Order: sequence, then C-alpha cells, then structure tokens
Amino acid sequence: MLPHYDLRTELSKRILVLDGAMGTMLQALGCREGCNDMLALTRPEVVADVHRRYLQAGADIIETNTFNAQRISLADYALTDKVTDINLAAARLARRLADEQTLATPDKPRFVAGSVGPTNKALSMSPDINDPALRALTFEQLENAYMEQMQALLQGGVDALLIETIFDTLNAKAAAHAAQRAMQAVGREVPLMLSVTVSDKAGRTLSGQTLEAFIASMEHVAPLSVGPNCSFGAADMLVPLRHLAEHAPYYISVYPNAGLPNQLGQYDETPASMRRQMQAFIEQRLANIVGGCCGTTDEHIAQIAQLVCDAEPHTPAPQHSELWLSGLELLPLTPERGFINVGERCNVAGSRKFLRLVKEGQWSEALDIARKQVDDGALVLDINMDDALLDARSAMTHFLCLLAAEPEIARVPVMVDSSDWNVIRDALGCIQGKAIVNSISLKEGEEVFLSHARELRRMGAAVVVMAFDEEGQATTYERRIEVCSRAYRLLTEQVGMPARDIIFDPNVLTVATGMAEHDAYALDFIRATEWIRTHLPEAHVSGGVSNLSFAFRGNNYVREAMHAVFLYHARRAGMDFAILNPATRVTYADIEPSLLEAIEDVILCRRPDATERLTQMVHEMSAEAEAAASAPQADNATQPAATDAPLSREALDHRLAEALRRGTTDGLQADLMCALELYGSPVAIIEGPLMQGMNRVGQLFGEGKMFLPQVVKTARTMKSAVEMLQPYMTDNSGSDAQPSQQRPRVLLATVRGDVHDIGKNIVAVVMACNGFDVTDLGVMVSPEDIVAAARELHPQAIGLSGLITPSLAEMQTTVRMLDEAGIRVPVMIGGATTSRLHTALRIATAYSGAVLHVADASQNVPMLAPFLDPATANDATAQLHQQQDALRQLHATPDTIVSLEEARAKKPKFF
Ligand code: THG
Repeated sequence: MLPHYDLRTELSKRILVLDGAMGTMLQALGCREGCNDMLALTRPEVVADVHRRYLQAGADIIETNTFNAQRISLADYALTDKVTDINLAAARLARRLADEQTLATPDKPRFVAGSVGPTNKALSMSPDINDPALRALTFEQLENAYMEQMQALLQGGVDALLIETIFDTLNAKAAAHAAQRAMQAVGREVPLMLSVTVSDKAGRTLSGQTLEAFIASMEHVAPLSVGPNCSFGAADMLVPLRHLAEHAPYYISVYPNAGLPNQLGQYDETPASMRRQMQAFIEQRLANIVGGCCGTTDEHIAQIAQLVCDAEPHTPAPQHSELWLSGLELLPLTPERGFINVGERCNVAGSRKFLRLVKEGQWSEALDIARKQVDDGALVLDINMDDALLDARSAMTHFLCLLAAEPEIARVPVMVDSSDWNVIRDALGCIQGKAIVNSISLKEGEEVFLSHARELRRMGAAVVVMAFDEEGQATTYERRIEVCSRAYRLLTEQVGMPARDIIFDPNVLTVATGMAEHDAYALDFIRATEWIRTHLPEAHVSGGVSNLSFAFRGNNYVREAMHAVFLYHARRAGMDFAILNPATRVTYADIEPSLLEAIEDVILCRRPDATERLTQMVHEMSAEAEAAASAPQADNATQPAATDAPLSREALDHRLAEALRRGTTDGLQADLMCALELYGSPVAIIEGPLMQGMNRVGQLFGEGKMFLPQVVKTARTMKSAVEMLQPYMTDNSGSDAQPSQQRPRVLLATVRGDVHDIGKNIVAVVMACNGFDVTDLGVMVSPEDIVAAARELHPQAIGLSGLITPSLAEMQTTVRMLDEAGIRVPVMIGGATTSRLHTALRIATAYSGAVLHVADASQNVPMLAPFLDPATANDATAQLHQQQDALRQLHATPDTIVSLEEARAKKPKFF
C-alpha cells in the first residue's frame, strides 16, 4: 500500500514537472491521427508506454490521455457512448503507472492529473455571424458533458483535475462547476488546476478576456494552480506568465509548445533550446509546475526536469483583499477608485424607452443604451428584464449574448437585476466575467436565502443583498442594520462567501412624499451605511439612487440635484456602489446654495417642514432651471448627425474607416450616401475606402491593438455597409448584373482528421459580412467531399482550414485532388500550423491555380479580391506564383553562411 501523498504539500516544497505532449509521442510511436483518446481502450499499451517514458524522464505529474474525452468532442467521432469507459480506463492506466513509479522511488511521489480540454465549442461566442445571440450549446449541456467525463476521471483515481487550453472562460466555468458536482457525486475532493491559452498578441483569451479578468472570473473555484499553456512557444510565454504570477494568488504552472509550429508544421525547439528558454521562468521564480505542450517529447521533459531540480519555486502572490469584478477587463474595487457607478438604464422597469425597445425586439437600439452608459462612464451595467408582459428569462439571456459580442460594452462587468431566481440562474450561464447578482434577501426565510447564496457562490458571482426579511422591507435605521448583520453572518459563516463579495443595499426609499414617516428614509440609509461599513468588515454598500426622488418626477434637474446631494453624503458614510444614471451632469458643487440647503434639509431630515419648503422652492424655480432640466436626459444615444455641408473625400474615407474600426453603424447610411455621390458607384466604395478600412483593421489586429471580438464586430459593420449599398448596385454601374448573382461563393472546410473550427468560423463570419455567399462544409471533411462540393456548387474560391500538424499533409492531398478534378479557383490556406513557406513549398506545388496562405481572418477578403476580379486575376496569380517560386528557391539554398556580397547578389527579386 502506498502512503497518502498530497499534491499541495509537494508543491510547497519544490517545483513539480508536468509531462509533455501526448499526441506528438503517439505519432512518434506510430499511431495515426484520429481519436487519440480512444487509444485508452484500443491500445492501452501504447498509452502506457508514453506515460512510462515521461515518468522515466522525471515527470512528477502525468496527464491522462483524455483531452477530448467528453461527449461534445467525441460526437465528431460518433463515440459519445464511450465517454465513461475512456476516462475510467485512461485514469486507471495513468494511476497504475504513477503508483508503480512512486513505489520505486518513494521520496519522489508521482501524481495523475485528469486532462480536461476546452471542447470544440465556445459558450461565449456565436457560431453564426448573422445571429450574434446564437450559441452552439448551453452552459448546462456543457456542464453535464464535463460532469460525465470528470466523474469517471475521479473514479479512476486522478489526483487533480486539470482544466486546460482554456480559450473561453465560460467553458472553464462550466468545467469548474461540473467538477464540484462530480466530486460531490463521487465523494472525492481533488484540487482543480487551470491552464489558459492566450490567443492574440494583446494577451487575451480567444473570447476576449485579459488574464486578470480571467483570474477574477475563476477565483471562486480557488484553483490549486493557474498558468498558461500551448499559445506560443516558451519565448513568448514569459509575458503572460509574469502577468499571472504577479496577480494570481495560486501556484503557477507553465507548459509551452516546443516553439510555434514552424512553417512546415513541425515544432522547432529542441530539448536543449527549450530548456534555455524556460530557464528565464525558473531564474525569475515564476513557476511551480513546468512541463510541455504540443510538440514536446520525453527528451524535452528530461531537460526540463534537470532545469528545475533544486530550483526555487514561485511564491504565490498574496490574496487580494478588494472585490474583483470583471467583464472582458478587470474592475478591482481598489481604495483609490473608492466608488463604482452602475448604469441603471437597461432596465425595463426603470426606462420606458428600454422597455419599448425590448418589447419590439429592437435589440440593436437596446444595445445602444448600454453602450451610451459605458461611454458616459458607467463601470458596471445593471440589466433588468422583469416585466409582466415579457419572457424575462429569454429576454435576459438574449440581451446578454448580444452584449458579449460588443467588446466596448462587454469590457465592463454586468449586474443581473431580477427578482426571479430562474432569470438570475439563466443569466449566469451566459456571462464569462465575474458578475454581480442583484439581488437576494431574507424575505422568504433563511433556507431559500442560503440555498440561493450557495448557488451564487458556486457560480462565482458577487451579490447584492437587499435589506428585506420575513417581516418585510427594513425602513428604519435599526431594522436595516439588523437585517444586514444577520445576512452577513449567514453568508460568511454558513455559505463561506468572502465578505468582499457582499454588497448590502439598505434600501434607498422615496423622500419628500409629504408623509412624515418617510422623512428619515435617506438619513437612515446614510446612517445604516456608516454602521455597515464599520461593523461588517469588507462588505460594500449600494443603492438605487433614482428611487430617492420619485416625488419630483417631471423635474429632472431637481431629481438629479437630489441624487448628487444624497451621493455626496452617502459616499462620505462609506457607500461604494450606486445604481444611477451615468449621464447625469449635476454635481454637488454646482447646485445653487439656497436649493442645496433645501435639498440637504430633506435628505438629512433637518427640519419638519423640509419637504414643504423644497416643494415650494421647486415651484418657484425660474424658467432657466427648467430649461437646464431638459438637457441632461439620458437615453439619447444618437451621434451628432452628419452635417449637410459636403465632406471632402479624405474626410469621408476617414469616417468610413473609423466606423469600421469601431464596428459601429452610427451615421453610416448618411456617409455612404455621400460616398455614392463622390465615388459614383457602390463597387468603388467597397473596393476603395471600405476595403482600406478592413485592411487597417487587419493591421491593428496583427499588432495586437485590436482583439478578436472587435474584428468580428468590424465585419458586421462591413456587412451593414454592403447591405446599405446593395440597392444601388445596378447592372450598368460597370459591374455585373443582379446583386444576388454577384455575391461570390466560397467553400470552407476543416480538412479530414481535424475538428478545429473556431478560426474557420470567424473567417466565415468575416467573409459573409463582406458579401460572400459562404458554404461551410464543417469539420473533418474528406478531400473527396470537398471535390464533390466544389463540382456541385462552383465556388469562386475555396478555403481549407486546420490546426494540427497532420492537416498540412491533408491540405496537400486535397488541393491535388481538386487539381485532378480540373478545379482552378483560388484556394485559401489557414490555421495555426499553416505558413506562407509551407504553402509555397508543399501545397501550391500540387495545384495549378492560386494557393494563398492567409495569416488571419481579417485578411481573407482583401487578399482574395485581386484574384476574383477578372481584370486583375491573371496578374495576381502570376505574381503569387513568382513570389512562391522565390520562397522555394530561398528554402532550397543550403544553410551555410556566405559573404555579405554573395548574399546581396542572391537576394530574391520579387518584382
Ligand atoms: N436597489 C437595487 N436594485 C435596484 C434598485 C434598488 N434596481 C432597480 C432600481 N432600484 C434602480 N434603477 C432605477 C432605474 C430607473 C429609475 C429608478 C431606478 C427611474 N426611472 C425613471 C422614472 O421612473 O421616473 C424612468 C424614466 C424613463 O422612463 O426614462 O427613475 O434600489 N439593488
């Protein structure tokens, strides 16, 4: 019998070595591509061999061969009935080998981490451009799929669950939620390890979150470790690694690829060179767990094991004490910030306009209200769909999914405002950031309160607690503090909610109603705020400020002046959140002294006739103040209209390029109409300023200055522009006849053996938005099917996509078969392992037509354009072939060092 070893204890002593890639080793051992995870059942001895090699190389932790072993991914192989068998067998196998090794060297225990991959679907992104609210699956479906996998892994005896290659935080949340349920079901607790993959140069996940925002989103699962994996090679991982090590209060893991796949799809880093690059991680004390991802072998791991033995492990960052919220970006409630304003306008009960827009399904205008609030400085958005005539659950989830596609809005955290628990629960399944739930209370008693609070804790939301209990709403100072302190005890002692995640709302009630019992409402709120902030450590205080002034409906200036005065005093007492209209421009200091005094008398309850006096004063208020009152109204999201004066071509081009870059359609119609006059034809506009704008976007994306969701938004603007121009495309404008016939058709496919399609989906979106008729053949498409589809549909271009190395060979086969079938249309090649050089060397040579390597989704349209225009197609093809020839020659040149003269003489001539 083995003694009990604990991963956490081991990590406190030394740096642990994680194993390397499974796929690379399996291929080296002669396994063809396909469903690797199935090998646990069909060829366990081969998998055992890989584990054994890694253990012998010095790995302390080996990963089960189960990266894709949940039913979402296995569906691609029609193996959904094998989920339990695969995971159980894989976990038992790894367990047995790790234990054998531990027995042999008991002072160096070996551990098994259950590998849980991201699946091939994203919960935060739409698979369809035309429907940004669409999702390929629900949180619950994904959670259930993970639950099934994890239960078997736990039963098979893993020491930890490693949720890895995370590209969408909502997927990771579903996995973590499933893990908690699986542990409960199996009756075994193991630590969670999280590993995230950074997919652009801006250091964000594919779903657009920064790494800090990601940590905030996942802190409720208290992971054992977090870190980057896959992404780029070790050299480029230093920045994200340091970022995580500085911010995350957990052990830090890092397991890079053996470099970026080179232009031939192989991994260049040798064991020695990778060790050299990883040395920085160790020297800077940034890591506790190190290993390898794609392309690494037991030789790499042996080198890494040598590197870390006797090295000092990373000391986790201290746990932050302030509340962390996140959207795509982190919002920490630091002492310097002190105060968070929550935009109130996306509330069907608080805005007639928002209600009308939602009822009429005018979602883009509803989004404008959210956008305007962020522009006006809202740091969080309150969203409320509670209306008797609305299906609040579907309205809420629909709106949240739409929001997720708007990077400028999704930047900020969301406050889900509903009194219907089902709405709250559904909403949390759509939010990748760390959100606030508004609200729970004791009004239905402790049992319901505790069960809701526990569920929120599991989902990792911060929470607004209203000062309500079984007796009703707390309206006096004493009742407000009594209810809040009781809720505080329950949440911190029984639910284990960190106090920093609790936001009390001691009820902002309407004053100056004329009823004496309401006179102390505001003052009691302020006093209760002070008490809470003094006696309930780390908890926050919020309130719906606009409630205060309902008595003055119709006089916005006075209402806003009252809000400013109330905020001034409540903030001094410690209120650090407020739900309000961020567009308000009235500040405490600007209020005319006599009005200020009258309002202060009301809010601070300073004299019995305060209401009467304020009412009287408002009555007498001059017409000037009335005029000012109408100015700061909120919901007017429209931009200043385009002027009537004619714009210069430069100014217009600039406006169009800006609209594209920002992904907005404000004023686009008017600008396009101007452009029609200036340019004469819609095609000239598309090919001129719009295409230039798209190129600029591609450039910014390449430089890491824009991130993917923004590019997708840009594509939507392009689509709108093309649609606006469509009615003006007539037969005699120099181009072909009907717009519908004019739409070039493109075929897209992920090649055989490969199931990755996130990048390809983005390409489909961007191309569809640029007026292409896109037919997506899906994933794992055989060359035969691609040829058949090309023959049937006569596309103007074909796009082949693939992420894994074997796909490169598959692409070659595919273009050869296309060529044999007499097809000559341009073929676009894209995906992580593809490259310009490999395309020139191996793929273009097998095809008579043009084969273009496309580096990212923003490039397909502009790169393809010259090949589709009959006037330029021949030149473009000839030029491409010439460039590819030059590349081939360059590559054929032996790798020896020549003199400078000689090198200059040999320089390739492209033109
Ligand atoms: N506490 C918590 N949540 C809350 C509240 C609270 N959520 C809802 C509400 N109260 C806060 N939000 C609003 C939003 C709008 C208004 C008041 C509170 C408001 N609206 C104008 C009115 O009714 O006169 C609407 C005018 C229009 O139609 O545009 O005042 O207290 N936790």
